[in-house]
Amino acid sequence: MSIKGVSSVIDCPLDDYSVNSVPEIRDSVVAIARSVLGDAWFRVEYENSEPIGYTHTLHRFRLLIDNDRYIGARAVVRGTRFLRVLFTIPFGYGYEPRASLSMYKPDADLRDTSKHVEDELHPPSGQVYISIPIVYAILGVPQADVSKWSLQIEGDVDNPAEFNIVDLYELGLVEIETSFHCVTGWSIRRMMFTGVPISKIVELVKPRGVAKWVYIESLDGYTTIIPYDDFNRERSIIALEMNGKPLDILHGYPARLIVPHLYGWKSAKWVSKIVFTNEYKDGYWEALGYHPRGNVALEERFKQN
Ligand SMILES: Nc1nc2c(c(=O)[nH]1)N[C@H]1C(S)=C(S)[C@@H](COP(=O)(O)O)O[C@H]1N2
Ligand SMILES: [Mo]
Repeated sequence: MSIKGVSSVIDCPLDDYSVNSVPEIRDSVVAIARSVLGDAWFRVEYENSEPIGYTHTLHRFRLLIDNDRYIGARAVVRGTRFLRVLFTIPFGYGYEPRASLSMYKPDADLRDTSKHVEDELHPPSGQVYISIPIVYAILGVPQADVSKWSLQIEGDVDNPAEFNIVDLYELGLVEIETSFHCVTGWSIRRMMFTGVPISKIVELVKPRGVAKWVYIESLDGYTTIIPYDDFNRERSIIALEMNGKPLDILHGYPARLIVPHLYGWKSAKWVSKIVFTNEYKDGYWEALGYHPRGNVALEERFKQN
């Protein structure tokens, strides 16, 4: 867990819970907080609401512990369905959950394998086109010394490997054209990325049959997770160049992942480690309720989509 100022996240999925207004959501958050966290906090404050695409809204509240510390509450709502609330517990706060919460099981969220059209240049609804990608660096832009940098591949593989930048160039690069979609609702229409096909890496390291997931780690401490079958797609690459030029530091130099059919948060920048594993583990955004797969065509923005 490396969410700024947060020691843990308490995820409370809700079943068949419908809400119609922000005050109603606030009252529900208060009731859930009382049953899960007890009443060590004394007041709830509304922070803001943010549309996530056209399908979801994220409502943020603060449960004040004292005058300058609070437990964050993030309520995820789709239409009138209240899907879950996530409490972010600050460091230094001795929290003991009252209710026992079940472990998140991703398989239910991966059920939809319906034949959808994966047209990466023309995504479905819920996205607005802009012309320049917005730079995201939720944990800051790391120092990248390319002479020391390498990409490590490990976990359930026959041949763990480590590639420096020269090794990657020598594996042979391909160029793909794709559009790029951030889960918050913006897309870029045509981008060119050049990099090493994931299929090439897979061929070399030979993941074992048990590897259902691919856990990604970056230099900045950012992490994300991708189902193996989505990671190992024909058009997935370790990108070294964007629009014909080496990546600049803001966009992930020396290397970033590009998985065209998944939302942008799966395309980790400054990537440093790829772990093949049979065990699901939340990455940064998944811990805050975002979807284990994040397929754009299926609008998989949040868990329990
Ligand atoms: N290491 C790292 N990778 C990251 C992020 C981040 O904050 N840190 N943000 C993700 C998100 S949410 C998006 S939409 C894309 C944005 O890519 P860009 O900054 O090149 O526009 O990067 C993804 N990869
Ligand atoms: Mo994003």
